[in-house]
Amino acid sequence: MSAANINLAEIVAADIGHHFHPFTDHKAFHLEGGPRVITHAKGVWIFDANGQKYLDAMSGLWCVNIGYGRKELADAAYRQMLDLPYYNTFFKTTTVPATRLAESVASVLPERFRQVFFVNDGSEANDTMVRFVRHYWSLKGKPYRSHFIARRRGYHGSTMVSASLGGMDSMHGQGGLPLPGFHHVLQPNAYEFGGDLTPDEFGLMAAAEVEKKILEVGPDNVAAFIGEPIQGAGGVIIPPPSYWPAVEKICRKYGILIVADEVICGFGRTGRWWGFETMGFNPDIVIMAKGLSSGYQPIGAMAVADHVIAEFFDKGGEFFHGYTYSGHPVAAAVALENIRIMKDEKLVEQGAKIAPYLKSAIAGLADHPLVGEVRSMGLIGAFELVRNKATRERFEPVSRVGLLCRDHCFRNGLIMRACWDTMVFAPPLIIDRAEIDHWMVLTRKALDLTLEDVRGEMG
Ligand code: PXG
Repeated sequence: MSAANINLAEIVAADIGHHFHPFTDHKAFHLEGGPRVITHAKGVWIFDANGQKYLDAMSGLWCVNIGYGRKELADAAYRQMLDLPYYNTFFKTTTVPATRLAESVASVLPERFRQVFFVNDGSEANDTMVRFVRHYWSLKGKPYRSHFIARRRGYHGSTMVSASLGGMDSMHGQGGLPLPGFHHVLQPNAYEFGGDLTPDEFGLMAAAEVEKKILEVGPDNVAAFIGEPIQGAGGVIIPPPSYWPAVEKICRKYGILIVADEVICGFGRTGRWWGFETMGFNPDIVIMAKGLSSGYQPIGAMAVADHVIAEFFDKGGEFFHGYTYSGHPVAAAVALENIRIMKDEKLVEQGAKIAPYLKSAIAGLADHPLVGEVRSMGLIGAFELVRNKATRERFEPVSRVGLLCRDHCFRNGLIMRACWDTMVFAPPLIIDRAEIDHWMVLTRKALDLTLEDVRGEMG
């Protein structure tokens, strides 16, 4: 719907009146006048009901990898809705798009991943994974292998189990989380915790924390280690190259399964199809959502390697798990078309090709007085806002300056997220040089305006 066709005041009033939003402080939201209403989008651009245009350097919520406005995806949904809007995949039934999508997902994974379980989003994929892994260990006669190790500030979703896997203190503070059996270790954030260590020394130190936790929980009680290859919502934490291979070695030593949460990193975000390829490790289970359909439809999946699934199929009987919309035909048809376009147009390669240009563009921000570090991998990255670049000292209270900067971005037609005082970005893979240039002009402007706000506090 274009901006011309809506009554903005009415929508805002109805939203405040009735819409209970996710991840929103409603009291502040209502006092500040309600929502920004997004009406349409094209390429890397979104438009609001006032006609303001924004460069979306977040791909929505890290998901519109293919870019906005691809008619082929709308056509795929339309055709599928006419043919068969719904049927389930329970009880020895399937639909053509669900089966074709399983095959297509397997075709972009390493060969050992041949089985794909469908869900509606990343949270459900992680819940599914926990039930699956616990049942797997039961079948192997080790029901006590039920504990999961994850990282602090990891993000794995919002359901009770996926938020327990996640390492967000704010989320654990609500609803009695984490549930028992979920443990968290240091995130491999060299800027925050690396001190004087070289990145590789720090990577090994952070990996050693995983081993420490395994020994604390008892190696025979640990079912799996889960991690985002690059932590997204935790502030785009790109681990040093030594980290993941060392974590893999430790997990193998104790027979612990490795789960790669590829919900953000998958589908080309890091410059290859999968984050585990970029970071150099070999998971047993892969969790995906977001980029699977480029956000055009809600769909997620869990892919399981042969050596794990074979015994499960052999001894497992019925897996009492599934969702009404597992493999929903419309979502599957859209995801299938999304992967087809990504393959045919070589969008993963295209993203990888523009990535060095982005890297050098953001390197140009490093001379700004507020910017403590810039980093990126493929088309995901971040920069740190600090009070003192030499000591890496932050502003007080935490998150204030990040929000100031984010709001200056918004007001000037740019969408980036603030994770505490880390500005993060993950643009569509189809972004071009001119758009990156424009983005950097807007970023510098937002940084300058933020600096004006806090000039008296600089260290
Ligand atoms: N795993 C990862 C790595 C994620 O980033 C999920 C699982 C859960 O997916 P669903 O589809 O259930 O949301 C995510 C989601 C943010 C933000 O503020 C990030 C996500 C979701 C909402 C907000 O950066 N990531």
